[in-house]
Amino acid sequence: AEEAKKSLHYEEHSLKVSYGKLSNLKAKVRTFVDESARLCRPANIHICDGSERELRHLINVMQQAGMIEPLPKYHNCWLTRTDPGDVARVESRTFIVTKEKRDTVPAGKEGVKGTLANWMSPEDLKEAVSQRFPGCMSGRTMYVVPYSMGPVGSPLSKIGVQVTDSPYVVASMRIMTRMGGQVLPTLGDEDFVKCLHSVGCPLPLKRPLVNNWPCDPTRTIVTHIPETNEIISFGSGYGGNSLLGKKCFALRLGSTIARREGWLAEHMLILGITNPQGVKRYIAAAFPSACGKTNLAMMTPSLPGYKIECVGDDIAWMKFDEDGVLRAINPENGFFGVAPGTSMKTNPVAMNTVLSNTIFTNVAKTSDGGIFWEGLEKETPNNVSIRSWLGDENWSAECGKPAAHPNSRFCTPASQCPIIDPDWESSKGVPISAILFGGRRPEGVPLVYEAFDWKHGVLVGAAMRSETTAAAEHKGKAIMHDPFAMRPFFGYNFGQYLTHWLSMEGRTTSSMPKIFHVNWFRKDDKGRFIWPGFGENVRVLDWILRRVEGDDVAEESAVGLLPRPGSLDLKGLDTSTLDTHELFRLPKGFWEQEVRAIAKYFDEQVGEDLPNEIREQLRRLEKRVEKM
Ligand code: GTP
Ligand code: SPV
Ligand code: MN
Repeated sequence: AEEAKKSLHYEEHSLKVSYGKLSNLKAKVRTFVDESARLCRPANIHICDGSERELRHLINVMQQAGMIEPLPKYHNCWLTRTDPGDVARVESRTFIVTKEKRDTVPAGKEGVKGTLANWMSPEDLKEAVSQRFPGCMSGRTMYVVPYSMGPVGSPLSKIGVQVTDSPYVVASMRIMTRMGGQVLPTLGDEDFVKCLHSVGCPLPLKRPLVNNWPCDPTRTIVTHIPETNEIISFGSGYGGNSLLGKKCFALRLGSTIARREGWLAEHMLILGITNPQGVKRYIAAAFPSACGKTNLAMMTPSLPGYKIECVGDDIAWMKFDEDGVLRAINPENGFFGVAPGTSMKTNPVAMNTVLSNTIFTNVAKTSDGGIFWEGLEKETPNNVSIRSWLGDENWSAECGKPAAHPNSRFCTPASQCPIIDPDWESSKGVPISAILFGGRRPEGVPLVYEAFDWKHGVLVGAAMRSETTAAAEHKGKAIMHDPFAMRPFFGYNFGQYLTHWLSMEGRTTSSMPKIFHVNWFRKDDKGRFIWPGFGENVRVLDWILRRVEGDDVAEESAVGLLPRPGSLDLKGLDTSTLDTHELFRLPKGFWEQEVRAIAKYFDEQVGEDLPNEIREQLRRLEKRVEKM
């Protein structure tokens, strides 16, 4: 009883507010804040308004804690280096919580480990929370972050409130979402997505921090409860684990909401493309993490007369409008982009975007106060020294270790992008004419092909595979199944997801976007990329646009419609070194194996939850491959 009284006493006095006013919060938000504070017992509460003054305060707090340092070469740019144990999404510790396992994971085959989402029961979640959260913010500030995914007040937007003990998360959410005071009046007393996040390092510390970056990698969990629209994340401060509006809300919970409401929440970039005749179309494209979305979305086209404009680089919410046209919004407000490989040569638009108001994570720093990563060698003065992300002061390429972590990132406001689309914040969204699927396929998969129809297109998405990357904890370069580039982001049973995709066609009397598959990453026998990629990818988009307009530039193959010889515009490319034959070659043996691998995957991972239409589509592919 004495214990209980003591803790009650603590609770009553624990709501010390250091910034903002609790009385400004409507009842539901207030309750969420109270409950979170009672559980996590922070030293004080900071209610975020999103102001400039608040940002200065956060930066000060972080600088004093040694969590960030300035990059004086640019305006208002900052560098964070994380604990090397907290550098990417942790897929093995990411869970969807439902009463029935089958609502999360497809039936699959007895004895085979399911790789399409991790399930956790509500009881296990309760246990996991009670082992981690009580007192987890002790001695720290709990920030209350109200935010909107999508423009504030748009009918397509949705609101979340995240509580977190990480000022880094707050500063990043301020870039990645519309965050702060203006969101609360819009929310009123409606329901919102409840996001609870802690880095899991109460004060006093039990072990010393590494790089002044609080985290608890051995106990990290990222959990989602679709039934109550809640996200509970513990132990990681990194990107997709901690900026809960992004993958957790906009994709995992988003996909469950989208299914319920009849729309799509996808891991897709959105770009506008205008051809030399002035015709403008919008394209959405799903590539797995670190497979080229940001680069395509901001591409500088090599073909004269073309213009690319960027709507979004990672997530698309797509709904039918009153005319049955599929329209997309980008729910985000910033880009959390892969740093390595980004340069004035490959992606000048991104380079020009990140020169102010940007938070860099795990990149290297030059002695003149600038940034460095793999790919910037030719753009970095010779007379500067480089400090690696791990802190080696005199890093040089000879040491054999990368200067920047392969999953190092920039976090930068979308509004700064020089080619941001004039309609990027349109509350109606932009009409989508084509959907692209793609991945890193070193072998066998052609540069581009078109699906025969919507159903075949859904198979193409379902059958996606790609080489693993540094965006998650996977080691080595295995070819992994990654259907719709959503494998780490499904919020519900993938079999039901396929049914939902198949149903989209029947929900409109307008025509659906055409579906294509692209592969910029085919390699020659020396292991070099055959296709130059980046700005040259516009040549593929040009062909796709002509197909969208109905031009007769395609011919049938076993896998789909390929460009008719000569129809891909290669003007200005050095065709003496470009092996176009190899780019489009369809080796029969490869495709036989591919079909077998897909069939095995569906059988083992989806089982009886696989829609019959998909089984039929795969059978037809198998037949066509047989006849090759
Ligand atoms: P996430 O943010 O993790 O979802 O990744 P993303 O899909 O946005 O990938 P991004 O555009 O950041 O590209 C990842 C890596 O692939 C970078 O190192 C790029 O330089 C490289 N890359 C992008 N496009 C191309 C291309 O057309 N060809 C080649 N060879 N590399 C590319
Ligand atoms: C991805 O991994 O697809 C990302 C980065 O966009 S993260 O925010 O970490 O998910
Ligand atoms: Mn992504």
